[in-house]
Amino acid sequence: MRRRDFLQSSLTVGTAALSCTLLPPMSARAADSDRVDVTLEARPYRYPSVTGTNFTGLAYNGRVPGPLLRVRYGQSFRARFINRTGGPSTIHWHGMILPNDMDGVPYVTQPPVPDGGEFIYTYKPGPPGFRWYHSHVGDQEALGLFGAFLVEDPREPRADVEVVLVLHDVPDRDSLWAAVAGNSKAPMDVPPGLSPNGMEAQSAMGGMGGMGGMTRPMKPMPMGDEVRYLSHCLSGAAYPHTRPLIVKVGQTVRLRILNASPTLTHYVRLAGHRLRVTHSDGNLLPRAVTVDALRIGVAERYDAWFEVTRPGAWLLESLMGDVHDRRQSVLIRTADAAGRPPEVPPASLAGAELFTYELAGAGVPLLPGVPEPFGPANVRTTLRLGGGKPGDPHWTIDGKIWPHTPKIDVRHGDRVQIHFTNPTDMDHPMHLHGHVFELVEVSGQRLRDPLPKDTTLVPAGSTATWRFRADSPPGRWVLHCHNVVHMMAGMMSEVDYLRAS
Ligand SMILES: [Cu+2]
Repeated sequence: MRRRDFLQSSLTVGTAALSCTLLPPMSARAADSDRVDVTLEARPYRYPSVTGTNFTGLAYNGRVPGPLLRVRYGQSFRARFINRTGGPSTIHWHGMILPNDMDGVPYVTQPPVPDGGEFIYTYKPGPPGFRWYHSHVGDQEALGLFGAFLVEDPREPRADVEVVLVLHDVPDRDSLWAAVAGNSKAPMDVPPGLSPNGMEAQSAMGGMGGMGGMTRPMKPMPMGDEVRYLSHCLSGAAYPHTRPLIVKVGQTVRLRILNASPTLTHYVRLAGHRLRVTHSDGNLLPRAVTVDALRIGVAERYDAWFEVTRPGAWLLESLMGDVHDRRQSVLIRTADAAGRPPEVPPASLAGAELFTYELAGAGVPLLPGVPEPFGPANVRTTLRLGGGKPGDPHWTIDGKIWPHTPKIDVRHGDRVQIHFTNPTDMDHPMHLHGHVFELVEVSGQRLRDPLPKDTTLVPAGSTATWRFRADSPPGRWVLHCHNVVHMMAGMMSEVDYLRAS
């Protein structure tokens, strides 16, 4: 690569990445060219002290999250992937509809790229909206191999301030693999000196600058999680090291929030404001909904807007099991509020209006015995999610683990309906590659306004139904739980396009 090219490509990717929070204008070169070129090099990475852990994971281009990628809808995209992870790797482009051999699933759409090897991913990114990318090999994504990817629609109105926020929880890798291997049911210790409300831990973190080596285990999460976490980060840092967002009175702010956690659902709230949600997984909702807090399952994205109507300082935070642990937070303030203690969101979600699928989709209870609520479908299937039984590490679909799970065969043009039942005691963030589907039912409620998505939580002890037209490029499109433990423990299937005969 000539020096000028190198500078240019690091400029295209680099300017965006340096400011993880605020979205800068696209560089002139990226905006004008027919094609956006990037180089993504995956290699081992020591988390910096601002993350609150010194964990050694993996990163693209030496940062977690990886560089923010941006293209204008209609532009081509070419990524030169260099694998220096020490093992095989691939990149999956989450939420994109693209040629199947660019989808980055090892052994399904491509042989994994060996350590020291390279691979060129090239396609036209779309549909427009908030997408992302991550490794699809083992637990590499959980270790840090992920980043946000915006496909900008020039016809869309722009906010005064546009921001990408990436939630990421840094796992204790031993506990993650123990969960995959089935040793996850042992009770987790509360660390010595940590009172039930966590205040000691907070004061111990007072001088965060000196906590480079601190890896305090978290208390168990309320949603039955098995993995222990070393740190909870927002766009690559833990509060108060997250970069504040400075806003002006009168501005409209658009937050694009990605949950890149390996396993945790997040609840996000901004003090003093309600959030107007316009897109789910990057796709325009049938109608915007305004809520107090967002629930974001693993791999989901939401576009949430608010207006700055007065001077002040507010904390946006993801509520954790320990409500006094406000590390996954970012300060949003007006310039004149420097030094002012920020308003913090309530410590509990009690009474808060949450973004739920039922609310956004105008759910109405299904009447028992009334068939065909979801429109025409010539391919109908039910997938039963299972697993999580004590002593059994497997997470299953119809009682089977990948690759023995049942596959869904479709022909181009088919109308497909997938109904999930989930008798387990955990929500499962189910994801389908290469498609945008409609969520038409959840928890026994028909959504009068189906939600366009690529990932949905299938609630514990309940159901969800997807509908889509099989009009993506032909190939094998995997469908799996995005909880990395469940995926590795077998909860994966695929939608296969059969050749017309
Ligand atoms: Cu799952």
